[in-house]
Amino acid sequence: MPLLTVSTSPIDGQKPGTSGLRKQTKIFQSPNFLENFIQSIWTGIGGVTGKTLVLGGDGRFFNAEAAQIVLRMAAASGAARVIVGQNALLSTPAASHLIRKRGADGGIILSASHNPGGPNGDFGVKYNTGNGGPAPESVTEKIFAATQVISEYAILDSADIDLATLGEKTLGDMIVDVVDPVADYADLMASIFDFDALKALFAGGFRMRFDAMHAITGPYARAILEDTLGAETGTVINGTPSPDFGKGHPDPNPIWAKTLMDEMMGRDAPDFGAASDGDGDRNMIVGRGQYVTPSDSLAALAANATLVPAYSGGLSGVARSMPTSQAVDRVAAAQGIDCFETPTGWKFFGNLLDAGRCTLCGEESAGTGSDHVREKDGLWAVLFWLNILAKRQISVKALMEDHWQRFGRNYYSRHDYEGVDAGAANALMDDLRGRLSALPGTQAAGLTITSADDFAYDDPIDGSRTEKQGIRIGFDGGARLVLRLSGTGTVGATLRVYLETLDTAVFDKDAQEALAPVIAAAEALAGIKDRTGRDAPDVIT
Ligand code: VG1
Ligand code: CO
Repeated sequence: MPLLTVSTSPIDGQKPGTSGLRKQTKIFQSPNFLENFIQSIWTGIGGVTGKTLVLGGDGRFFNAEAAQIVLRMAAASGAARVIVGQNALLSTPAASHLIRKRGADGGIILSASHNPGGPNGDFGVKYNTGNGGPAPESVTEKIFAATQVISEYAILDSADIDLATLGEKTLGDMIVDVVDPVADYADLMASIFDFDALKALFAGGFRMRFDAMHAITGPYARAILEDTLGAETGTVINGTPSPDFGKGHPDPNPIWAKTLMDEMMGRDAPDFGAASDGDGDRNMIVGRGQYVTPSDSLAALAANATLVPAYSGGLSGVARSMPTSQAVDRVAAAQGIDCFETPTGWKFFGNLLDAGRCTLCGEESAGTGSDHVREKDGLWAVLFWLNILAKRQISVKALMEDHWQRFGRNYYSRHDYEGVDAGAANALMDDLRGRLSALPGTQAAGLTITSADDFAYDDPIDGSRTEKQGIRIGFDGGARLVLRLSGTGTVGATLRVYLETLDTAVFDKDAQEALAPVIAAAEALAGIKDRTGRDAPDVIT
C-alpha cells in the first residue's frame, strides 16, 4: 500500500480550546485542515510508532470520513493498533473507558459535543491520554506548537476500511480492531451500580423519559435502561443518532431540551426525566415538577453517594469547576473531605482523580463524573440518580427539598451572550480585570463586594499553573458572580455570566428573582448591555 508524504503548511486557528479543537465543519473539511491537526497530534505526543490508540466519535456529519483519514494517518506513521467503535461511533465516556480498559496509549474522539452538527454546524477533534482523560495543557501546547511549523504529513493511499463489521482487520501493518461501542461501557455501569435495585424500581412501575437528543447516547441508553433494567419500551426518545442531531442543538438544558421539560412539568409527568448531549458526557436531571441544576445535582450525588455500591466506602474528596455553585462545598465540609476548585474543562480533574484525591467531580454545564473514567459521563449520572431514588424510595422533588433543608439552597443561573464581537467581549473582561483590586469594600447595585480576583489554578499534583480562568466576585452574604469567555464556541465570542446566591431559609423562589440583586450588580460592574449591544442574554439556564 503506497505511503504518501504530502507537503503542507501551517493553518491558523488550530489552538485547542476548553475541550479539543472545535471549528465549523466546513473548516474541518477544507484542504489539509484535519490532516495538519492529526499529524500535529502525532508530533505533540512524540510519535505514534508502535502505539495503540482508541478512535470513535459522536456520529455527527463528517465523523465517518474523518475516522478513515485518522486511520490512514495512524497506519502511515507506524501505529501498531487502533481500537475503533463500530461505524466509528463511541460516546466520550465509553472512549475514555476503552482507553483505560485496553491499556491504550491514548485516543482520538471526533466530536464537537454540545455544538450543533451537520454541513453548516460544527466538528471537533480531541486527544485523550493514556489515563483516558483529555490531554492536559502541557500536551495541547505541544500539539499547537506543531501545527505552527508543520510542513508535511504522512497518509496511506488506501481504500476505506470496513468499520461496520466487528473484529480485527489490517490496514498496512496496523491492526484495526472494530469493537461493539456499548458492551464494555454497559459492563462498567453494572459493576458500579446496584442493577438489582434498579430492576426492582422499574418493575414496580417507576416511569422515566430519557431524551438522547438524536445523539450518541441513544444506543447506550436503550441497551442499559430498556433492555437490561426493564424500563418500558419508549423510555428512550430521540434515540437514533443522526448526523445533524435531527437539526437540533444537542445541549441538555431546559432551553434545548424543552419538550422533555414540558412533559416533566405537565400533568401525568413520568417520575424521572433526563437528557444527554452530542457525545454523551453531559446530563440533565429533572424530576416530576422539579428541575435540578447541575450544581445541585453534584451536591446531591455527593451527599447520597454511599447508597451506590462503588462508593459505599465514602468519597476521598470532591472537585468542581470554579463557576460551578458552591453547593457541593458544604456537603464536603459536612463529610470532612476536600473540595477542590478547578478551571473550567474536564482536563483539570485528571490529576486529582489519578492521585486518588477526589472521587466525584462536576461542572455547572451539566457535566458530572467520577474516578470510573476520566471524562464526565451523562448516563452514569442518570444511573447514579436512579440508584439513589431506588434506595431512598423518594421523589426527586422531595429529595431536593430534604437536601436544601440540610445544606441550604444555592440559587444558580448562567446567562450566555453568544456570538458577541470578540473585541467588545475582550474589552469588557480586560476593563473589569483592571479594576479588580479596587473593588473589595465597595458596593455594586447595593451589594457589598468582599472579594474580587482573576482565577488562577495551581495544580496540587504536578504544580502547573493556569491563569486568567475567569473573574470571581464575592458579595457579603455568600452571593457570587463569575464572568468568563467560552472556549468552545466557533463564532465570535460567548460571554458567560454565572450567578449564585445562598439562601438557608426559603427554598421555593424563582431562581431569576432570587438572583435579581446579583444580576443588577453584574450589569453595574461590567456594563454588559452597553458593551455587547444586547438587551438580554441569548440563553438563560
Ligand atoms: C463548555 C462548558 C464547560 C465544559 C466544556 C466542554 O466550555 O462551560 O464546563 O467542560 O464546554 O463540554 P466553555 O469554554 O464553552 O464554557 V462538552 O460536553 O461541550 O465537551
Ligand atoms: Co459533551
